[in-house]
Formats: sequence, structure tokens, C-alpha cells
Amino acid sequence: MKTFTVAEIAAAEVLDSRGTPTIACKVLLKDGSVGFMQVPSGASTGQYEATELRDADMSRYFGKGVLQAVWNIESYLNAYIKDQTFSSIDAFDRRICELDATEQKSRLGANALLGLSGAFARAAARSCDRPLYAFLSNDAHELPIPFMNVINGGRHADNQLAIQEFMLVPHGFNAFSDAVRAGAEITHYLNEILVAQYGRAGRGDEGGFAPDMHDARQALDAITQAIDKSAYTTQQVGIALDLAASEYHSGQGYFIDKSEKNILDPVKWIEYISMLVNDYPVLSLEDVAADNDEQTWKSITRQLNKQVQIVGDDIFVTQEKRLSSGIQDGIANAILLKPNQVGSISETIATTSLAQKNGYGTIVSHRSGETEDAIIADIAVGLACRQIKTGPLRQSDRLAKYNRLLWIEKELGHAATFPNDYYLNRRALKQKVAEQG
Ligand code: 2PG
Ligand code: MG
Repeated sequence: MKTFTVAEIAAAEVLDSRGTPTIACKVLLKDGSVGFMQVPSGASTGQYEATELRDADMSRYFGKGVLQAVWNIESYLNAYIKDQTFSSIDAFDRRICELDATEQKSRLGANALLGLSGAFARAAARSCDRPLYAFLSNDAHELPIPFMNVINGGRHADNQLAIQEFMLVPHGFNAFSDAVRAGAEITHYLNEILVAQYGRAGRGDEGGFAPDMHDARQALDAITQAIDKSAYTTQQVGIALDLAASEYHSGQGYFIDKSEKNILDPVKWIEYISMLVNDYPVLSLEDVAADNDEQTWKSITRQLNKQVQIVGDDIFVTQEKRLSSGIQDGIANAILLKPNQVGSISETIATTSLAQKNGYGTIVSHRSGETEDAIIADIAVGLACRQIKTGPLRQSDRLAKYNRLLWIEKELGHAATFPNDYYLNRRALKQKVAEQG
């Protein structure tokens, strides 16, 4: 049986796309195979996420340094892991989680553990002479439908939009590269439209536009105009929203813009969302309710379950236990998968397979603070997730993932497929509901 013996591990404090420190990690195996990973970081973080360890030394990077996490890897973990042999990434991850021994990885830090886990997975893949996606599954062949965040709001932008992400979803294509091309062309039209209508397109944290808008309909109008202007139709390119509703929620309900004057109670909030779904080519809704408002989650899922994809991010935080209770409670029909919300590659795999077994859609996701690391591209293909959310086609930190996927498509050649049937049934149903008025 193939095994992997660790010769050396190392870590460094590097910077993410917001200029904030993050961890870079290296694992070298005895056979000379090496793997690296750089860890991303969120801004609209869910309260149940595994702990991102920061130094809290206010004299450096406003308290956001990661030197303690680096020490945890190079000194503490190194002492237990160096020269040890592991039979799989699962065995490796189990060992580093045991060494942390807390529920949410608060001792050593989920950022430290994920960096190590991803670097080990890559070193192991290299040791087997396989790209990571093929190491994760012998049968990997399906490229994911991309979610491209073209208009930023919420915590990721300084405009007045409360909804955090307005994404293009190019799904009705024969190949991933055709979907990317459509997204790129539509993004250029959108730029022109925004400059003409708002004077400037602006830029948010993920590199999407951030014009001076306050109403979600302004963003949806501009995006549908851009699709209409292009060579594509709204049958081929839909829209996804990440409402990140935990961020604009109070005891009484949900704010629909950042002035925090217009609040909707949960019933009115659901009517508002249904209106957006009916009036625009919206296919997928993420975090439609706050992570502590299960009642609203359940009602929305009951009402919109068949017509649109309903994605849990902050509510599930990529954790098997939370997804499992969500499935029992009828919350959402899809999950966003962010490896750093749980803190290891194996746990991300376990949550993905629980979702897939239960017919939940799976979308691998970047964080708003990213690096040029493209491991989520390999994960999306390797775990057959069928969807990936990785920002707009601007900024190298986002493009690294698209470019990696384009390369994987090339490498797979004729074997590569694209799930262009994914939204067919939902779209047909949505149309039927609209016709019935
Ligand atoms: C989200 C993400 C990524 P953040 O809410 O889905 O777009 O944002 O990384 O800030 O949590
Ligand atoms: Mg989200």
C-alpha cells in the first residue's frame, strides 16, 4: 500500500488580496514530493466557522498577524508530524485535528491546520504522480458551472447595496471554456453600462464592480441589460445572489439597504426575495436568512425549493454536523463549501459527500480575502461538485482559479464534461410558476 512519510514542514506569514496576513504552508515528503498551500480568509464570516487564529498584537497589522499560527505549524505540529508515515490524507488530517483537540480548532487555528492539510494533499498527489483533482477521484472529469460575482455590495463594498453578491451563472454551454468566454464578454458590457449609467463602475473586495447603487433591482437591471447586449441569452446565463443575510439582520427582520431605515419582517422579506426571483433570471440564492433564523430558512426553502437553488453558507459552515441537522430540518437544497470554515481537506470531502448523498447541490467557494492559490479548482473537479463560486474575471487571485480550471479542461481533453443540464428542470418550473401568475 502507498504511504507518505513527512520529511519537513514549514510555514510563513504572507498577504491576501486585502493586504491582510495569512498562512502559506509547505509539506515535503521523504520521496522528495512537495506541496504548498496558501489559506484564504473571509469578511462576512459565519458565527459557527472554525477559528481563524490571529495574533491580537495590535502593534502589527492591526492585530491580524498570524505568527502564532506559523509557530504552531513549525514548532508544535512539526514535533509530532516530522518523520511520521500516513496512509492517506484522511489519516494525516485526523492526526493534526487530534493534536488540536478542540471542537472548532481554536487551539492551533483552523488557518494553520487547513494550510498543512492542503499542502499535504498536494504533496501526496505529487507523490502518486497525479494532479490533485485526479488524486481525489480516479474518475474526475466534470468541470463546474462558475458563479462570477460581478456586482459587489454588503461587507465587500462601500456602496449602499445590502445584498453582498450579484453573480453571473453561465450554465447553458457545452464546455467550461465557453461559459468563461460568455462571462468575460458580458462583464465587459456590464462595465460599459455601469460607467454610462452611474459615472463609474467601482470595485469591491472580490474585484467585481461596486457602483453607487442602493437597490438590488438596480444591480439586477444592469446585469440583465448586459446579458441582453451580449451574444447570449438569459436561457444560457442566469443570475445568482448571495444575500449574506446574517449581516443585515436585526431582531425585527432584514434591512434591504445599508441606510438601515427600510426593514422587512420575515414574511415581507420572503415576498421581497420571491419578487426578485420572479422578475429576474435568478437561479440560485445563498444565505437568504440569518444563520440564527431557522424559521425563515425553513419557510423560504418550503416556498422556493423547486424553482431555485437555495444555498446554505453561514448556516452550515461546511461542517458535517450542521449540514446533517439542516437536512433533517428542511433547510436549503444546496451547500457552499469553503475549506477554511471547517479547517481541513478531509472534513471538506466528508461534508461534500453527505450533501451529495442527500441530493443537495454542492458549490465550492473562494473567500473574499484570497491568494493566487487555486486548490478549490482541483477540489471542485475532484469531488464532482458541479459548481464553483470564485469571483469575477478580474484580479489574479480570482483568475488563478479560472485559469487552473481551463488548464484542467485542456488536460482532460475529450473526457471533459460540463453540467449544462443542471438548471434545466428548475428553469422550466420557474417559467411554469411565472405563467400561472
Ligand atoms: C461568502 C464569501 C465569499 P466571505 O459570503 O460567500 O464570497 O464572502 O469570504 O467574506 O465570507
Ligand atoms: Mg456567502
